[in-house]
Amino acid sequence: MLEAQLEELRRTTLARFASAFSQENLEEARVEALGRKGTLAQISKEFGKLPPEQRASLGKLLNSVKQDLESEYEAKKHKFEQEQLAARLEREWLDVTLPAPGVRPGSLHPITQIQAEIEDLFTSLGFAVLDGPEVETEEHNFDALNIPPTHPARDMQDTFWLTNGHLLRTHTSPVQVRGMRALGPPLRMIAPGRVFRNEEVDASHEHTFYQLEGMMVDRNVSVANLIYFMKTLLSGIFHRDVVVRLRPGYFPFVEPGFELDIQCLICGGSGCAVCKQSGWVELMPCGLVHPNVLRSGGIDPDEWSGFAFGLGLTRMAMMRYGIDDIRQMQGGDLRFLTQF
Ligand code: FA5
Repeated sequence: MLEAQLEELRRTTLARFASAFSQENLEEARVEALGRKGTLAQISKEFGKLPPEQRASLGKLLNSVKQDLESEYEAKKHKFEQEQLAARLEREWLDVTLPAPGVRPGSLHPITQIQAEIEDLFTSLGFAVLDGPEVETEEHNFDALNIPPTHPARDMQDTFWLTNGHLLRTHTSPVQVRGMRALGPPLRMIAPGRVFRNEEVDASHEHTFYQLEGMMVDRNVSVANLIYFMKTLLSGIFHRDVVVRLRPGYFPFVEPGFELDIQCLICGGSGCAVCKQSGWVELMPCGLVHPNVLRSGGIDPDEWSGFAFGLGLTRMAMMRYGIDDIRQMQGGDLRFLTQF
């Protein structure tokens, strides 16, 4: 009786394994035949109830059915896995001989480009290019520039103070002081760099922007020398006629002081957000170095005189490339940057 059931189980299960059309279907057949509650388990239960003398021969049969079914199951399962792998390989092949996508070269930021041009221009006129720290002392940023502690001019530049009493430099002018002290007169230097101000950001104002400081100290330096260098600089950069105006301007570190404005190159002078509808853009404050500043740089103002200017490099780049919002300059948007 049990023998017949075992043979029947072997025959029907082998047939089901053979006709299984998917891995799930194969698994169902296995559970029905070989699972914990499957047919073979039920037959085994009955087998346990038999008297010992009947068990020997039936036991052999039971084992052989079990082995047959398990090995057939494994063989069929392996076949499905091989088929799946082959299908995946067919789907996911990769031609490693295809040419790689081209490497897209980067480009120099417009501020870097204009800075490099100004450096070339000034080095050809005998100026040294100096660097200074972005974290400055109050002495270099203010005191040595004739801006004493209580002077209202400190309010002109909203300062980021550090907890150790130092500050983020609000302009590149402290490099004048470092230059005078390190090199002494006669002196020709420029100092490009990043500066920081705690102020409201709009189309023409950033909290972090670039300036380029210039200074020349020699015997008998006058406003005529200053104007000559300013004109040389502007024609070198813009390669076209630029309308400029010089206004009196107040900076404690120069006397007399001027504001050099250029007619807005974004709107041609008719008024826009960059020039705040005035038609003019403040680009380059300048003047003759104040005697107190020469003195704090260790230079005798009775023997030497000089001019200095502080160019808004970020704004210069905006004028040069027709960029109408300063926030784009350091926004990091590649669609903007790849245009240059
Ligand atoms: C100064 O910083 C003086 N140290 C410049 C100077 C140097 C005067 C030497 C005389 C002699 P001012 O605060 O005006 O000056 O800034 C100089 C230039 O930086 C401005 O003309 C403008 O072009 C630019 N600038 C000022 N504030 C901002 C800002 N928030 N965002 C972008 N550019 C600015």
